[in-house]
Amino acid sequence: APTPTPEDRFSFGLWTFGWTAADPFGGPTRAPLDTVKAVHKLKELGAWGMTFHDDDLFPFGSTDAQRQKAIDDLKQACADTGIVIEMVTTNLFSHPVFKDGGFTSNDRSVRRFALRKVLRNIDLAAELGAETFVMWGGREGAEYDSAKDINSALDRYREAANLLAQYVLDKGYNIKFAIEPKPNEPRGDILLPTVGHAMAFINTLDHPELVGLNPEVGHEQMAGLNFTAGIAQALDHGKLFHIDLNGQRGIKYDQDLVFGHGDLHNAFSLVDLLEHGSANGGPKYDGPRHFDYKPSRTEDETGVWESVKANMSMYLLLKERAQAFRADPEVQEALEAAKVYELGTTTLAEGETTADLLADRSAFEDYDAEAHFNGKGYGFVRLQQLASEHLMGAR
Ligand code: 3MF
Ligand code: MG
Ligand code: MG
Ligand code: MG
Repeated sequence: APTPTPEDRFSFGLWTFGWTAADPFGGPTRAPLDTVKAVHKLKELGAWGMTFHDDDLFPFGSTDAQRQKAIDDLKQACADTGIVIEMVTTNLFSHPVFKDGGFTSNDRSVRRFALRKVLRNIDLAAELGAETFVMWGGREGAEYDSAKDINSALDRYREAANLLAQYVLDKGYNIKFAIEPKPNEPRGDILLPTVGHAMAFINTLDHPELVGLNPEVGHEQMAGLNFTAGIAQALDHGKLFHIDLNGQRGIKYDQDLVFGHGDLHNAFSLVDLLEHGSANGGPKYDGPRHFDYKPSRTEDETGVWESVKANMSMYLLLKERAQAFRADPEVQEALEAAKVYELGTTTLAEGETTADLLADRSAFEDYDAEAHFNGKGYGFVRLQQLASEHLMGAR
């Protein structure tokens, strides 16, 4: 497998390899890792960055001195290794106080506490040089329709996002926000459940330019959606600020498998899009390649680091395969035949008006819709087979 380097900008959440593997049905199967040792290990394996929730670095309820010690140790480890803290996020989901949410809890004092917890963590993010602040509202939701006034909840979410954006502007921090959609789990239904919902919400904010998305592969796939297509629309909207790469097999609980260990075809098209942009050009992603996965509960510490390596290997292998796919003349020809490039041509000619279109008899009155398609196909299956052969290393 190819060797990862810092130029690949691979980054991992502290909560990913650091997960001690407690699940709703059983306790932890692994001992906690030492953060400083983990930063050194990440460096050794070729990663570039790390991210964390406040509570990952210093447990909820830490004294100021304990908190500062953890921060100082992390700073030293980063200075010693060159590992970058590119993103920071706040845990508004683990402590029981957040059982009905943080920004959108029905209880106003919880909302004020949540804002204070986030503001304190934004200061830390700025201090560590993180340029992205992710907001995953895992507890912002409900199990019962009558329990949550969605209209008010969205108002409170907006109030929080506006306040935080203004805070960053007032402080002059170089930080942008990225909302992470998820359809459900841990709540029965979560607010801003998909990329599309979140983009529409961002458009209603005071500073939409400061707020984008951190979509996660598995989260969209839990809703049965096509992740690559969602990412393409986020790019189209200029909202792909960050990304959570992992694997998911269908509509079920949030599996957080290694990237590519779920829907491999979709992982292939995703890497192709991230690395090369769309077939007809368009905006590209130049942010970190961030993994948010969980080393399976069956694994020991050796298995944890194997799974860290597996994420990066899968990405790099898919990148090689996608490069080969794009460079293959037969693929180029199949894309042409499938009219994939033709979709990049405007439907009206330059300068052509609706009146011109209405006057064009060949477009309608004389258009032979039967003859145009009778017996002719697009060849999409052939294209998909070529993609599959490249994906499998058969070409
Ligand atoms: C849960 C998640 C979260 C978010 C994290 C980001 C615990 O399904 O994906 O991970 O990614 O809170 O900031
Ligand atoms: Mg997740
Ligand atoms: Mg997940
Ligand atoms: Mg995530």
